[in-house]
Amino acid sequence: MLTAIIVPTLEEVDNIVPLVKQIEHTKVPFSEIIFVDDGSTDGTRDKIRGLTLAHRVRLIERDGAERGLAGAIIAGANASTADFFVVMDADLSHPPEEIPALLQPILANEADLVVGSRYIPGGATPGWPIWRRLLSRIASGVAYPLTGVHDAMGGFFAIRRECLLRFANEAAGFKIVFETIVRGRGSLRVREVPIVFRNRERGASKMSLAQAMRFAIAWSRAIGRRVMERKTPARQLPAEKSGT
Ligand SMILES: Nc1nc2c(ncn2[C@@H]2O[C@H](COP(=O)(O)OP(=O)(O)O)[C@@H](O)[C@H]2O)c(=O)[nH]1
Ligand SMILES: [Mg+2]
Repeated sequence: MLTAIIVPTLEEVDNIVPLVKQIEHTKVPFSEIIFVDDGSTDGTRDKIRGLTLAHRVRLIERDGAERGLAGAIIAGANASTADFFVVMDADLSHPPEEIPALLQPILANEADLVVGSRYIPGGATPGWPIWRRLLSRIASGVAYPLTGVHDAMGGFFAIRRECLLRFANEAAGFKIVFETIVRGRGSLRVREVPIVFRNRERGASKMSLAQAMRFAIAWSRAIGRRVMERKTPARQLPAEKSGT
């Protein structure tokens, strides 16, 4: 049973080497780190290529119109034969030392998706200004009724191969955990483990207003579907009765 670590990258040149070092330092058994880069021009690709000989590192380069965070993660999974995936940001905000904790419930066959959570006891976001804390908590709060998890906005998670390819395949936005849980509702066993999120020290965030709008649209659609699902059985009831 193999585990691969998927890291989507966009302009992360200064984070690549420290990230690989930190992952290797954890001694977690993994088959490869798959970097999926979408057209970085800051030297990220050269940095990754420079590691491929001496480390279990692979680079997937995407330059076409299909760019985007969720698509990059799926491309990484499709390029690998691993049974389990850990997905994390390149920016060192996701603590590699928690990878074993993320994988444990999956390896024990107790979960299909394990989410690194900032908002359960033991989790934290030290150093965040109050406005950032508030916005993130609001987004996670509105996602809660749809996901049942306290932090569906993060991007640090472990997942079974078949679940990622089945439920995240059509994910389009930045919030792949949210989209995966919403699509897999009822058939995914989801767990949260606490993580202490570190602020990115190098490079810039690619989260944008456009991405926030995408999340708002995905959320509205999911709420709409949930409301329709609740209405449908009630309307079918008389027909079912008359057929018996
Ligand atoms: N391949 C790829 N990676 C992306 C894209 N957008 C962001 N990333 C990477 O995805 C991760 C999450 O993005 P980040 O800027 O850290 O978002 P934040 O954590 O919400 O601030 C980082 O490793 C980025 O380099 C994209 O369009 N394609
Ligand atoms: Mg990040």
